[in-house]
Amino acid sequence: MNDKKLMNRAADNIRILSVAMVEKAKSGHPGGAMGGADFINVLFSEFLIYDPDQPEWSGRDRFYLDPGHMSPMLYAALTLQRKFTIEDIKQFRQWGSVTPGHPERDLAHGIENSSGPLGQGHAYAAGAAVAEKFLEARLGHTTMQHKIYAFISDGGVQEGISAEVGRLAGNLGLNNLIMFYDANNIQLSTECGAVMNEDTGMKYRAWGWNVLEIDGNNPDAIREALVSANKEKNRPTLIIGRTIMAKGALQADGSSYENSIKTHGAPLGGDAYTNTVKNLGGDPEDPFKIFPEVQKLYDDRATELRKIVAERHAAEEVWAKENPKKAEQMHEWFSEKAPKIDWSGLVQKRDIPTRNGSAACLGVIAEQVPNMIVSSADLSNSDKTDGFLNKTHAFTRDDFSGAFFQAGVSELAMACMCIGMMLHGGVITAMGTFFVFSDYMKPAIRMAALMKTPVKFVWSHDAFRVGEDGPTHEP
Ligand SMILES: Cc1ncc(C[n+]2csc(CCOP(=O)(O)OP(=O)(O)O)c2C)c(N)n1
Ligand SMILES: [Mg+2]
Repeated sequence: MNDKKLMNRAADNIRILSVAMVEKAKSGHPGGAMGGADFINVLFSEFLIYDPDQPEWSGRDRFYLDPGHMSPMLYAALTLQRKFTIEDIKQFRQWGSVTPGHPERDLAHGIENSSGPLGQGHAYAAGAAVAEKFLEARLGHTTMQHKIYAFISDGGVQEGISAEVGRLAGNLGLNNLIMFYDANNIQLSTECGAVMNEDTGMKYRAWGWNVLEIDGNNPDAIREALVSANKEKNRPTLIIGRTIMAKGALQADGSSYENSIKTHGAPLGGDAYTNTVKNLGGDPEDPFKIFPEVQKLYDDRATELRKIVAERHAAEEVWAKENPKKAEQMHEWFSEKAPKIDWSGLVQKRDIPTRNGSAACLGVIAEQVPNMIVSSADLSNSDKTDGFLNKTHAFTRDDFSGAFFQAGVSELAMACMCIGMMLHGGVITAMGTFFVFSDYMKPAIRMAALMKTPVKFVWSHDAFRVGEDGPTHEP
């Protein structure tokens, strides 16, 4: 356990680097990053398990940042991990730099994902948690024992998709999913109280989550919550961290700049910036500085991690020797190569509905592609993804040996979670619904394309003449 003073110093370092990035870029979002710094610091310096020498290691814990606008906080923490250089973060938000705003995916630099569109990011995390359970059911605990961490903010919690994800993750008992909610009561244009007054904790409890409520700027409370969340056996965990927007910020006249909407999406500016850097123990002449004791904290963690992952790699090797066939499969699944399929047995009759043709194909895939997950938004027997389902069974909270994800009527969460499963690695996903309801998935379709994540969309009932359902079902 690290000393509290050191942890606060490290969080302040993340805050200083964050405001410096935004100030230099003349654009960005300092306030949220400053409030969330304590959580990311505790997670990255004490909990997150990754291989410092092999960023793509399949057994790594994963961290998904729903509010991509808080990426300065992520870049700062990754710089402490030595994944980015000071020169890199000085180029924040610049054309062609490795530190764009809202980075999507950059595994080499430790970025699993950050979401531009609020709400989608934590759905990717929930999908990754499903993929981990699915793979654990096939490969075992030795290779699949990692945790999926998500960071969500007020915006993500307000988005409708959070209700879909909340229900699905709770229903499936995704105890490998640990989500921190940065509850700072501030958003882009108002205080949160102007638009939300429900009991968020109660909402997630109703969905079957383990909910912990803490002071999100206190490293001891964060640590305690993460220890407890890691022990949870049956439920996803939501850690509601009450945080202070722009923690430590001062205005030009030296008065507090905390809890101000103005710090959401603009540089602190001029004297406010200088005062803030000083207040946080930094040097306004040299704000891109990493304090030696903070670098040591992260370097010591890297040393510790090298020991932890050496043991994990050794156990994986023993497992691979004892399970050569599974090990070979795992290697192939994580290679992201297209599976080999023998289509020779497939006979398609003439003049059948295309969805029946699709069902026949999915049946072949079900038999030959053991790392395939198919999903449907409560239309499997109509969109004919049941061609796949009939050869397997749906996930339940205690059993991920099947390969079908019943999403219920939740097209957007289904799409995002399927993307998240593929972002996790090791699986291929396809999902079905009526063509007309793909409109509910549009934000995810766009992101899948942008991130080049090859999820498969199965859209049926795409003809003008959809029949008795009438115009609402016509594309
Ligand atoms: C789907 C979507 N709608 C709107 C936005 C624009 N936007 C970015 S941040 C933000 C406010 C978010 O508030 P919060 O999540 O509380 O972040 P904080 O102000 O605390 O940093 C909005 C509306 C977005 N990124 N995504
Ligand atoms: Mg907020």
